[in-house]
Amino acid sequence: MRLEEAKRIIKETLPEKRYIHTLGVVETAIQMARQYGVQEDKAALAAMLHDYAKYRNVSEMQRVAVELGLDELLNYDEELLHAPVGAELVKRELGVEDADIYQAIANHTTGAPNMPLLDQVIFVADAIEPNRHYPGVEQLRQIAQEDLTQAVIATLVQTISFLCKKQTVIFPLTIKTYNAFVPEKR
Ligand code: DGI
Ligand code: FE
Ligand code: FE
Ligand code: FE
Repeated sequence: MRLEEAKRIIKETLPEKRYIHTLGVVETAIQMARQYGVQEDKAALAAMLHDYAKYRNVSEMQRVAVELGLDELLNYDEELLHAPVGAELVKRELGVEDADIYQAIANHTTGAPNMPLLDQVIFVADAIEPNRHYPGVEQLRQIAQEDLTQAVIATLVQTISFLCKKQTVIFPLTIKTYNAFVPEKR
């Protein structure tokens, strides 16, 4: 699928605010892809489609998650569903067959241990795109210009701290990703 076609679909699918967020992720992901040697066309398309399922109804997303064998997700925050389910619906409904793009969309909320650079770029770009406003985002943007691994870690620290402060349950994969990216102390 061409980027322009994906953009038209996303504009029709998502509310204005989420569409603007998406365009910010696309712009940021393209810059980061260039800097870190990731295919720009894949980064742009994955970014454009990353929140495709964000506003699907929860029971529909749960049904798809079960079809994917991700039953465990049903015990956690509903917000987690739109990433893996979105990857699947982008394939089923839009015919995007690229496995790299599938994976980047699926991993964009929790990350994953050993995720490739494309997934790292989308994961970080989602958190730092220009329309994001939260304490610490400027520092995160700075780190993202210097070191991609450090930016992944800092994004996870931000997400996990935020969830801890709200006393929200954290999905184990988020912690696994954090543990995989943080260097082991010896
Ligand atoms: O879809 P976006 O808002 O652009 O961003 P996202 O997909 O990265 O995150 C969506 C939400 O998911 C966000 O409010 C934080 C939440 N989240 C991320 N990781 C976890 C989580 N929620 C829980 N309960 N556990 C997690 O590990
Ligand atoms: Fe998302
Ligand atoms: Fe994110
Ligand atoms: Fe997003």
